[in-house]
Amino acid sequence: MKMSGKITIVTGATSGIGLACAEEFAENGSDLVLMARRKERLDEISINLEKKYKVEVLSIQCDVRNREEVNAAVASFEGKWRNVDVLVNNAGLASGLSKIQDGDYSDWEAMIDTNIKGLLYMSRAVLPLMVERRTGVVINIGSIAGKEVYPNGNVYCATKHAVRALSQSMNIDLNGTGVRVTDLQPGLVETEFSEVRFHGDKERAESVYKGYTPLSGKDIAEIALFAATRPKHVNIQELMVTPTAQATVTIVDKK
Ligand code: NDP
Ligand code: 8X3
Repeated sequence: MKMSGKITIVTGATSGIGLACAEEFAENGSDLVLMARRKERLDEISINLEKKYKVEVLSIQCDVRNREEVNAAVASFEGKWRNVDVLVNNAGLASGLSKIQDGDYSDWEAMIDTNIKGLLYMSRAVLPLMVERRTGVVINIGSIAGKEVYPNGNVYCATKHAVRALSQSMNIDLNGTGVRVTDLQPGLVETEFSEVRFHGDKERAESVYKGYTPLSGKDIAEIALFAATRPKHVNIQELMVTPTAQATVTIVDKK
């Protein structure tokens, strides 16, 4: 039980990578604070994980784009829940895939507000608790799109480049505090990501993962757990992981 007695916050825990992280950390004995917007799903997941792994789970409906909601959520932590050991900044999305000259303003704002500002709001609220205890691990779910750009990926790629820059900045600003920050950068992972990107077009979303074996949420969660359980003197600052079939963001060996 690598995480026994620890407390892990996971944002975006109702699906995909976040859900897999919640399960992986619970399986390893961590109590959890789970956040997302879909309350029913979140509550059901929380109850199931509590029963299955005998851990305590706080289920908090929270839109990370809303600074007041984020601050109220973290301010509501009492007693042991203030001793946050791990923050998985996972909530995020791609919305649309179009040329910048045809871009949709609401798609852009959703991505910038969630992937950049949401991550910042969560970090700003939680980091003081970690700094006070001189311990903590923040795992920012970045992307291979934070290292490369691809056609029509413009704003999404820019948000993940921002996550990379912010992760580096956090390691600089937190130097000497004992708090560590990892930018975990997945390539193609089969989740609800593409369905969200294509605004509910399931057929188009499924085609993204056809003809090769994509990563699963669990593949990423196992690496997040690995990063979170290194000895205190070890900080995995950045880690990119792709399916074996994916060489770069655009070169994928599809049969
Ligand atoms: P999913 O769509 O499966 O999951 C996204 C999660 O984020 C959901 O739980 C969703 O919950 C939550 N979320 C979205 N917006 C908000 C918000 N405003 N406030 C709180 N929660 C929110 O996608 P993934 O699991 O794939 O995505 C997780 C992260 O991984 C994202 O940051 C994504 O950019 C990144 N990533 C994904 C890759 C992939 O190929 N799938 C590759 C590289 C990185 P709810 O709707 O209930 O709020
Ligand atoms: C998600 C992976 O390649 O669609 O970050 O940008 S990709």
